[in-house]
Amino acid sequence: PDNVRVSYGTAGFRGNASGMEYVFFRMGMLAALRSKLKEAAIGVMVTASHNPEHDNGVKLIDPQGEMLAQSWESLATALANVTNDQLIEQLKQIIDSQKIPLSNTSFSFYCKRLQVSNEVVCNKTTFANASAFGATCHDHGLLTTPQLHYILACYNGGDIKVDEEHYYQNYASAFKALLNVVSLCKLNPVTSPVTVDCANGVGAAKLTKLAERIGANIIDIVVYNDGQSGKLNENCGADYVKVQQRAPAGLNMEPFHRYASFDGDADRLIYYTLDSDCNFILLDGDKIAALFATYIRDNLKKVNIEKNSVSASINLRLGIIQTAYANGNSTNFLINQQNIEIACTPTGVKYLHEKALTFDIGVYFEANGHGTVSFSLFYLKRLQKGESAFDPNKSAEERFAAKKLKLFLDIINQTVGDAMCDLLAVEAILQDKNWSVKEWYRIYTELPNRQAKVQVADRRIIETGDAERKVILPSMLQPAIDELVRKYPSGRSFVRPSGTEDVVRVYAEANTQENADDLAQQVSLAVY
Ligand code: 16G
Ligand code: ZN
Repeated sequence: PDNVRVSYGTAGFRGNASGMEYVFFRMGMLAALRSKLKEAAIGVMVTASHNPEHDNGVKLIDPQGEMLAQSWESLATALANVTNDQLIEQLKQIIDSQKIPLSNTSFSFYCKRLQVSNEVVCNKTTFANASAFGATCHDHGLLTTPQLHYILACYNGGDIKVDEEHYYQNYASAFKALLNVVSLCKLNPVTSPVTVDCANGVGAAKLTKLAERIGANIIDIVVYNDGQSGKLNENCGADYVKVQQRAPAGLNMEPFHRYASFDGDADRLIYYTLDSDCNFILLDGDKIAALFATYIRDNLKKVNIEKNSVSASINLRLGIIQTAYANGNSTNFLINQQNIEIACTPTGVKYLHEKALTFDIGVYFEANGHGTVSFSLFYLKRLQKGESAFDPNKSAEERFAAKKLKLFLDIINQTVGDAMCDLLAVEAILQDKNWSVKEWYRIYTELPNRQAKVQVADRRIIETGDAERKVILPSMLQPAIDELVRKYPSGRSFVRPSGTEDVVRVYAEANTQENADDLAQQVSLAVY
């Protein structure tokens, strides 16, 4: 349409479903071209993640299950924005500039969001059009985003028969194997139910299948918001719970019971509970990252891989990657009390993922619950050496720690943040530590915080630097924020233009909720 410009943002294209058909049409073409170039299958995921049901979105997934290469984002944007008359010319430009061998075969994988409007958009456009472009298309129907990443990576790795069932079998057996080792170390393994709000999205049916494969005697998962009555992402789901800091509508909570929420495409996970005074307690991506990293680090210490390795001089690097949204107290806890290395990147999974790969073990989470762990080949080799270097004189504790690290790695979906795998990982760690949600949330206390959004005429005039922690332009804004922050004990605040909505986002934290709310409001006014 005239005067409409779309751009391939942090998570592909997003917008009102009714106006997006041409974007899907063209992404079908682009997927086919990229597949020819990479000589591998490319994924096309149709989802608007945590956005309301009337929205839709599309993103491409690269061969190993990673996000589309950043250099192609601008090609996607250019292709989506030309007029029909310019389309052929634009395609030629892409083919020439990227030197795409048109004679190569191409494959696209696609799957769609649980939503009526998608049926029309997908079937008519993406799929048919990629086929018309010479691609062999594999329709995977409804999947969570991480399931498509996983299946694509397996397929391109040579397992051409991989399907959804393969995903369940893989993670269910990894989880059972880890729990087996965990319960061997203990007399009485504790199991209590976990209630999971699936945001009325695709995750409900998928989690039910995964839980069935594991078995109700091993994990007790109660699915809430399964899409039977409520609307996708409406008053529920990980984003709602995180931003509103309250339970999904209609959920009657009991103190110290474990609750979790997925978002609509099940790539985000957060936990929450009530304390004995019925205060709402959130365990977000920061707390999950802290749990994972300390678990890995503690087991590494027990295994003492370095001692057992041939070249003991090389250290394994464990790091946690956060964004500016990470709670100040989580950062303090990890650096000062746990002595774990921290890195900060701009918002968006691709940035965190890229940074995580620079560590041997990179635990990355956005506070909103999107995250996973990446393990280097070097770490894998060390782990194998650590395991095989055990002799009968080594303690049982050491042997178990090595085994646990190996099995923990197996329940992680390394391609992308995966709510289902992350849930299994949290549940396994809590069982191993014999922890209830209470011990977990007490590892550190969050600073009260508030998120807000401001409508402005053009959010793009705001430019940020230092991993979005500072405003560069307009130049008067950062000094104004600094001055406001100084007024509040433990105050911190930043603003950034959203990558998915036409708003500027504001984050503030301070010593009390009142102060955090106040600071967010003052900074919002400064932006306005
Ligand atoms: C997208 C990103 C998510 C990020 C969010 C920020 C991916 C797969 N998803 O959902 O990581 O937190 O955008 O949204 O990268 P915002 O720019 O509107 O705040
Ligand atoms: Zn999502």
